[in-house]
Amino acid sequence: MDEHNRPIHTYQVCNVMEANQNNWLRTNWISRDAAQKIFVEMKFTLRDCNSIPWVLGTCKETFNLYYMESDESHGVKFKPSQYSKIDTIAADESFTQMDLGDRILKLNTEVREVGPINRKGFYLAFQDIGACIALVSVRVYYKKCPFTVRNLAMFPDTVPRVDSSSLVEVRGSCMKYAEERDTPKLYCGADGDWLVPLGRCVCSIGYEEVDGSCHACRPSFYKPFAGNVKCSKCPPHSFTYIDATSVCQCEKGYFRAESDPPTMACTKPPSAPRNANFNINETALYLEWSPPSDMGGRKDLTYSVICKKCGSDPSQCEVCDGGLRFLPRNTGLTNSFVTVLDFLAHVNYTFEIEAMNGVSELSFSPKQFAALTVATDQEAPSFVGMLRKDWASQSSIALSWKEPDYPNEVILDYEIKYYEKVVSRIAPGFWRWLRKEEHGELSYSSTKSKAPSVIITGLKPATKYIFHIRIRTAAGYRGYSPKFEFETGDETSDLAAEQGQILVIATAAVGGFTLLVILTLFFLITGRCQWYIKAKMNSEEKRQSHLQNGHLQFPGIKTYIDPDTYEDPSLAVHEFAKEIDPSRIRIERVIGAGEFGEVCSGRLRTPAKREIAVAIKTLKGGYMERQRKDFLREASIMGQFDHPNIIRLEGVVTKSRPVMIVVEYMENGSLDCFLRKHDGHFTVIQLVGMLRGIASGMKYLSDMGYVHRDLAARNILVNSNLVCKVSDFGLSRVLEDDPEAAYTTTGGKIPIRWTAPEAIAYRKFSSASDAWSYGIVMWEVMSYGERPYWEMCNQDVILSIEEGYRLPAPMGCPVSLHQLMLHCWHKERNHRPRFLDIVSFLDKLIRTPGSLHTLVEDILGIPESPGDVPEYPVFVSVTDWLDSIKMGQYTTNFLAMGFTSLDLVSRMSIDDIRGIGIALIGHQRRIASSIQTLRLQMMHIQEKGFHV
Ligand code: ACK
Repeated sequence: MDEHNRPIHTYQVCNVMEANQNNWLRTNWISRDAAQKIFVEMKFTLRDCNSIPWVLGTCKETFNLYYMESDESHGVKFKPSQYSKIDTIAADESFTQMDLGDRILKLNTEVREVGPINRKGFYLAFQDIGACIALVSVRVYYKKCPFTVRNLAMFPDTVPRVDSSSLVEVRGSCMKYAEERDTPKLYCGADGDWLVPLGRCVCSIGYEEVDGSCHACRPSFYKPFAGNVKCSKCPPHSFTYIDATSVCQCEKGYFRAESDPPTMACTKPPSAPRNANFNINETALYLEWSPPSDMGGRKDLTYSVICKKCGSDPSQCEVCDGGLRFLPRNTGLTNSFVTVLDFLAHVNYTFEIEAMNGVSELSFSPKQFAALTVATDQEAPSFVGMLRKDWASQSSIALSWKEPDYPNEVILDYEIKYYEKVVSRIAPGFWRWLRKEEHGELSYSSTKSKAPSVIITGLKPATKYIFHIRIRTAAGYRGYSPKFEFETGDETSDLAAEQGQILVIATAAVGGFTLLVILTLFFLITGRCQWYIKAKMNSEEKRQSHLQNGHLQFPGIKTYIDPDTYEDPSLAVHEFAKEIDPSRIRIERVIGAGEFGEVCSGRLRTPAKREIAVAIKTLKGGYMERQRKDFLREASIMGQFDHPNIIRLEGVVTKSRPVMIVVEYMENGSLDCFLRKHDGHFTVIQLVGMLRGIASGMKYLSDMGYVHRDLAARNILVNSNLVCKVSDFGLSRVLEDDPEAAYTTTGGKIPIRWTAPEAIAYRKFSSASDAWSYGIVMWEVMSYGERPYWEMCNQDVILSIEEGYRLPAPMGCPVSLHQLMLHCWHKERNHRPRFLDIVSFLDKLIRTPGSLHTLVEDILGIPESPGDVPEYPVFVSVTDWLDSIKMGQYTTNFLAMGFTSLDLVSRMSIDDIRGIGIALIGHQRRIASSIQTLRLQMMHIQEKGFHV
């Protein structure tokens, strides 16, 4: 009976009176299933021998638990000798006669584990050697991490490893309607607990997460991309009546252009332009209009102008045949004006001006346009007369002309326009219609004069200029004069100009205006000088301010500008990267897959018609604006660098599809693969040369104030001359942007093995954390592409670093290089070497190749296990050494007194130690004893031919 007085079945034995008991109870064959380690929980009661009279010597208070593995059931056959003992089981509590009387059940529970079990099943056996015992229950079980769902990923039942210190890595599979973002993973611990969730799945397009699973967006809602965002209401002028919509349908009369993102409202074509007007002279017709009142909800407005010739019947219009010229063109106009040339006189032209946008093509409704009829039979207004150059200096020209005869009109003033003659300049007279953005090189100046003469200043020496004049009367401006071309003088001409001016002055004096003219000229000339000085200063100031902003390529003073500081990142791309016409690019083959799309190799025709090999990174179609921004961000960063060890940006293609980033081609691809492919092929000097290049590139980046954050051999490219260049400038975005990054999603994206502890722990990224990564790159290089920390899991890497473990030297690695690595992995980031130090240290090694002859294994012997801590000195600086003996407070005493290297320190005497101001006897002793050790270690190294 149990304690509740219910009958229970037990196996009992109680042969306590007889000696030499050997009674066995055996289970049936138990299938192992997935178990590797099994647990046996036994409940039993045991009689206290002391409570049974006369049994002393024969009565026992224990029994033995045995097991045997086998692939199949043996039926009733049983041979105790085949069984292995698991344990002797004793009771915590035993019962007495009194307990029996009081009906107290003293139940013992004991659990034993056994494993690994390798056969298909096993038997358990219980051996009694003379106890009074009742076996109440035996539960045989194993532990597993049970099926679970984390971050929308499902993880199956998983049996832990037998070895309780190692975890089983399990990949999750995404739930229905979800897809992988970062590979979802969990680790199954020995006790059947899931640990360290990494990665995640996200709901697919058209689905959103509700209570841990993905549900379809309801009608009127949509979700255009996979991610942990909710379904959104359809944008304006769009709808959906069905579930799981990725893109809402446009309402009637509204459209979505191919390049419109699904998040954008549906739009419609614009209404007709308004207020069309014209202005005509003898050679040109200027058409102007105002933008439409309804833009249709879009900004990509353009205009096209169609010319028609109409007779008296407006329905009989026909399109003008060729011959008419439109400037800049008649279609795709972004400004609301156009110039028409080469028209015929005495013709009625009708111009239909249509406004269009990105969805006009998609609409079948009749086009809305503004019509304008122009009769070309007007009297051509004109300026009569010749323009004369009176004199010219290096920076100015004096012009005069004959006052034209307008009997019935008063001339108010003259407008003089001029510009520098450029060979390809378009027909004069039209520049007023051309905007700077259309013709970057084109700019003009103008000035006014009431008298029929003018002195134009601020010109370039020995340069041809084009001049036009037009008259303004009460009726407005008249047409322009023909163009006149005059040249400014060279150095020899200023004297002549002065003489010319004197002549003008003299002539004016004779004419009776002496004082007035002299004063006028005086002010003119001094005014000109001031203007000139001001003009010069302005350009100088601009240059200075550009310099301060770091926009010009003056080595040494450039600083890196984060493209994210630009409100519009596409401006940053164009500030730092050249736009390449895609016709200059020839893609030859695909060489790999990048984060955003394929990476290809090909050729680029340079403006000098040379062909160079390039790598082309493409942005795959169907990208989001955000992806495009991130993709081009790399170009905005790379474009700011100019260094032989930084991958060179040739330019970008952003104005056509696909969007591309074009960089110099590196024949040997990424450094990690390259080294793995050529394991053991290089001399140490060659490897150090590569490392020196990388350090030099990193020095440049750190001088510019750029922190890389993802320095690793996979992000170094190698060219055919073994020159290594730093590449991959995208990661900071990924880390920076997502506030969740450190914890869940992109937490997995921090390259743990390459990243300094403070950057992992609290995102303290700096050039010092780059130096840590550099140490890892050194290790990768010296081990020919071995994976840092081998197969250790990230969590273990973090823990072991925290506990002070550092990667041991790879085979064949010179002591000096491993020392440098260890220095880069100093816990205290301020004690790591700067890239400047690394470059000069490596330079020293290269200059004295003997310093590379001592290998770590020469000193230590072959390391037994990867975890062995080296016993040679791991410091390369005095600071480092003092810190290691906790005497860092005396660093300045050493340095100030000239003990700046370990070599000098190792020769110090006790008097020297006192002499540099270390007064405490205890400290003097500690330092002296450490110097002694240092000296011994250095002698040991020097014997082996190594010089620090
Ligand atoms: O190891 P790989 O051959 O070198 O494979 C990767 C692949 O493209 C995806 O990134 C290679 N790659 C990237 N940039 C360049 C480049 N500038 N020159 C040559 N190969 C490149 C990289």
